[in-house]
Amino acid sequence: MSDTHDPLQPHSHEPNPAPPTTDPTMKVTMPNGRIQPFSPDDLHQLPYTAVANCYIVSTGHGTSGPFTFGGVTLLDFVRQLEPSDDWQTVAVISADGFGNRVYRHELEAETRRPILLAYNLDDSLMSRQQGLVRLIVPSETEDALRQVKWVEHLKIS
Ligand SMILES: Nc1nc2c(c(=O)[nH]1)N[C@H]1C(S)=C(S)[C@@H](COP(=O)(O)O)O[C@H]1N2
Ligand SMILES: [Mo]
Repeated sequence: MSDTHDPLQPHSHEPNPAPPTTDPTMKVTMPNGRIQPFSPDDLHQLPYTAVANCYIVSTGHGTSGPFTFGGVTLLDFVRQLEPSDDWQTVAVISADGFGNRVYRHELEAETRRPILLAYNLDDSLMSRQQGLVRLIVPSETEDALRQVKWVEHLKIS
Protein backbone atom coordinates (compact mmCIF):
# COMPACT_ATOMS: atom_id res chain seq x y z
CA MET A 1 0.00 0.00 0.00
CA SER A 2 1.37 3.41 -0.88
CA ASP A 3 0.99 6.36 1.43
CA THR A 4 -0.74 8.38 -1.30
CA HIS A 5 -4.01 6.51 -1.03
CA ASP A 6 -6.20 6.68 -4.15
CA PRO A 7 -9.82 6.32 -3.00
CA LEU A 8 -10.76 4.80 -6.37
CA GLN A 9 -8.35 1.92 -5.75
CA PRO A 10 -9.60 0.41 -2.49
CA HIS A 11 -6.73 -1.50 -0.97
CA SER A 12 -8.76 -3.48 1.51
CA HIS A 13 -11.90 -5.58 1.53
CA GLU A 14 -12.43 -4.82 5.18
CA PRO A 15 -15.54 -2.70 5.38
CA ASN A 16 -15.47 0.32 7.60
CA PRO A 17 -18.30 -0.22 10.12
CA ALA A 18 -18.33 3.29 11.56
CA PRO A 19 -19.68 6.45 10.01
CA PRO A 20 -16.71 8.75 9.45
CA THR A 21 -18.44 12.09 10.01
CA THR A 22 -21.76 13.53 11.09
CA ASP A 23 -21.86 16.16 8.33
CA PRO A 24 -24.30 15.00 5.63
CA THR A 25 -23.27 17.68 3.11
CA MET A 26 -22.08 16.35 -0.22
CA LYS A 27 -20.48 18.03 -3.19
CA VAL A 28 -20.36 17.51 -6.93
CA THR A 29 -17.46 18.56 -9.10
CA MET A 30 -18.79 19.38 -12.55
CA PRO A 31 -16.88 18.68 -15.78
CA ASN A 32 -15.96 22.40 -15.94
CA GLY A 33 -14.45 22.22 -12.44
CA ARG A 34 -17.25 24.09 -10.73
CA ILE A 35 -18.09 22.65 -7.30
CA GLN A 36 -21.69 22.46 -6.17
CA PRO A 37 -22.87 21.41 -2.71
CA PHE A 38 -25.91 19.17 -2.32
CA SER A 39 -27.67 17.49 0.58
CA PRO A 40 -29.86 14.43 1.17
CA ASP A 41 -32.86 16.80 1.00
CA ASP A 42 -31.87 17.82 -2.53
CA LEU A 43 -31.92 14.14 -3.52
CA HIS A 44 -35.43 13.78 -2.08
CA GLN A 45 -36.69 16.35 -4.62
CA LEU A 46 -35.58 14.25 -7.61
CA PRO A 47 -37.48 11.37 -9.27
CA TYR A 48 -37.60 8.30 -6.99
CA THR A 49 -36.50 4.84 -8.11
CA ALA A 50 -36.44 1.66 -6.02
CA VAL A 51 -34.59 -1.56 -6.80
CA ALA A 52 -35.64 -4.73 -4.97
CA ASN A 53 -33.66 -7.88 -4.21
CA CYS A 54 -30.30 -6.21 -3.71
CA TYR A 55 -27.58 -8.05 -1.77
CA ILE A 56 -24.49 -6.75 -0.04
CA VAL A 57 -21.90 -9.46 -0.51
CA SER A 58 -19.12 -9.03 1.99
CA THR A 59 -16.04 -11.16 1.57
CA GLY A 60 -15.35 -10.69 5.30
CA HIS A 61 -18.69 -11.33 6.96
CA GLY A 62 -21.04 -12.91 4.47
CA THR A 63 -24.00 -11.75 2.47
CA SER A 64 -26.83 -9.58 3.73
CA GLY A 65 -30.15 -8.97 2.05
CA PRO A 66 -32.37 -9.05 0.14
CA PHE A 67 -32.86 -5.30 0.50
CA THR A 68 -34.93 -2.82 -1.45
CA PHE A 69 -32.84 0.29 -1.94
CA GLY A 70 -34.51 3.51 -3.06
CA GLY A 71 -33.28 6.89 -4.17
CA VAL A 72 -32.27 8.67 -7.32
CA THR A 73 -30.68 6.90 -10.24
CA LEU A 74 -27.17 8.20 -10.71
CA LEU A 75 -28.07 8.86 -14.34
CA ASP A 76 -31.08 11.04 -13.38
CA PHE A 77 -28.89 12.89 -10.91
CA VAL A 78 -26.11 13.61 -13.41
CA ARG A 79 -28.56 14.59 -16.16
CA GLN A 80 -30.27 17.00 -13.79
CA LEU A 81 -26.99 18.79 -13.10
CA GLU A 82 -25.23 18.37 -16.42
CA PRO A 83 -27.57 18.57 -19.41
CA SER A 84 -24.68 18.35 -21.88
CA ASP A 85 -23.29 15.05 -23.12
CA ASP A 86 -19.75 16.11 -22.29
CA TRP A 87 -19.02 13.55 -19.59
CA GLN A 88 -17.98 9.90 -19.43
CA THR A 89 -17.45 8.91 -15.80
CA VAL A 90 -18.63 9.66 -12.28
CA ALA A 91 -16.20 9.08 -9.43
CA VAL A 92 -18.12 8.37 -6.23
CA ILE A 93 -16.06 9.01 -3.11
CA SER A 94 -17.04 8.56 0.51
CA ALA A 95 -16.23 10.57 3.58
CA ASP A 96 -13.90 7.78 4.71
CA GLY A 97 -11.90 7.79 1.48
CA PHE A 98 -13.48 4.77 -0.18
CA GLY A 99 -14.54 5.12 -3.77
CA ASN A 100 -15.66 3.70 -7.05
CA ARG A 101 -15.74 4.90 -10.63
CA VAL A 102 -18.92 4.48 -12.65
CA TYR A 103 -18.94 4.77 -16.41
CA ARG A 104 -21.68 6.50 -18.33
CA HIS A 105 -22.18 3.46 -20.55
CA GLU A 106 -22.98 1.43 -17.42
CA LEU A 107 -25.53 4.00 -16.29
CA GLU A 108 -27.17 3.97 -19.70
CA ALA A 109 -27.09 0.17 -19.99
CA GLU A 110 -28.50 -0.69 -16.53
CA THR A 111 -32.09 0.39 -17.08
CA ARG A 112 -33.87 -2.54 -15.40
CA ARG A 113 -31.84 -2.45 -12.15
CA PRO A 114 -30.26 0.99 -12.32
CA ILE A 115 -27.30 2.22 -10.31
CA LEU A 116 -28.64 4.38 -7.47
CA LEU A 117 -27.70 7.11 -5.11
CA ALA A 118 -29.82 5.43 -2.46
CA TYR A 119 -31.14 7.05 0.70
CA ASN A 120 -33.88 4.54 1.52
CA LEU A 121 -33.46 0.99 2.73
CA ASP A 122 -36.64 -1.09 2.82
CA ASP A 123 -38.82 2.06 2.81
CA SER A 124 -37.04 3.86 5.67
CA LEU A 125 -34.41 6.54 5.44
CA MET A 126 -30.98 5.03 5.87
CA SER A 127 -29.34 5.86 9.17
CA ARG A 128 -25.83 7.25 9.17
CA GLN A 129 -24.70 3.88 10.48
CA GLN A 130 -26.28 2.23 7.42
CA GLY A 131 -24.61 4.63 5.01
CA LEU A 132 -26.99 7.65 4.83
CA VAL A 133 -26.47 8.09 1.09
CA ARG A 134 -25.07 5.01 -0.55
CA LEU A 135 -24.05 4.11 -4.09
CA ILE A 136 -25.91 0.93 -4.96
CA VAL A 137 -24.77 -1.07 -7.98
CA PRO A 138 -27.40 -3.86 -8.12
CA SER A 139 -25.49 -5.87 -10.72
CA GLU A 140 -22.39 -6.09 -8.50
CA THR A 141 -22.66 -9.41 -6.64
CA GLU A 142 -19.02 -10.50 -6.27
CA ASP A 143 -17.93 -8.35 -3.35
CA ALA A 144 -19.32 -5.06 -2.11
CA LEU A 145 -16.55 -2.79 -3.32
CA ARG A 146 -18.94 -0.69 -5.42
CA GLN A 147 -21.58 -0.28 -2.68
CA VAL A 148 -20.07 2.95 -1.35
CA LYS A 149 -21.54 4.12 1.96
CA TRP A 150 -21.40 7.76 3.16
CA VAL A 151 -21.17 9.27 -0.31
CA GLU A 152 -19.50 12.64 0.08
CA HIS A 153 -18.14 13.67 -3.32
CA LEU A 154 -19.21 12.98 -6.88
CA LYS A 155 -16.84 14.00 -9.62
CA ILE A 156 -18.34 14.13 -13.08
CA SER A 157 -15.62 14.03 -15.75
N1 LIG B 1 -17.62 4.28 2.57
C1 LIG B 1 -17.39 2.97 2.59
N2 LIG B 1 -18.20 2.16 1.88
C2 LIG B 1 -17.99 0.83 1.88
C3 LIG B 1 -16.92 0.28 2.60
C4 LIG B 1 -16.09 1.14 3.36
O1 LIG B 1 -15.16 0.74 4.06
N3 LIG B 1 -16.38 2.49 3.34
N4 LIG B 1 -16.70 -1.09 2.56
C5 LIG B 1 -17.29 -1.85 1.46
C6 LIG B 1 -17.25 -3.27 1.74
S1 LIG B 1 -15.75 -4.02 1.52
C7 LIG B 1 -18.35 -3.96 2.16
S2 LIG B 1 -18.30 -5.63 2.40
C8 LIG B 1 -19.64 -3.27 2.37
C9 LIG B 1 -20.24 -3.61 3.73
O2 LIG B 1 -21.51 -3.09 3.74
P1 LIG B 1 -22.48 -3.29 5.00
O3 LIG B 1 -21.86 -2.50 6.12
O4 LIG B 1 -23.78 -2.76 4.57
O5 LIG B 1 -22.49 -4.76 5.30
O6 LIG B 1 -19.53 -1.85 2.25
C10 LIG B 1 -18.73 -1.41 1.21
N5 LIG B 1 -18.81 0.02 1.15
MO1 LIG C 1 -16.21 -6.29 1.62
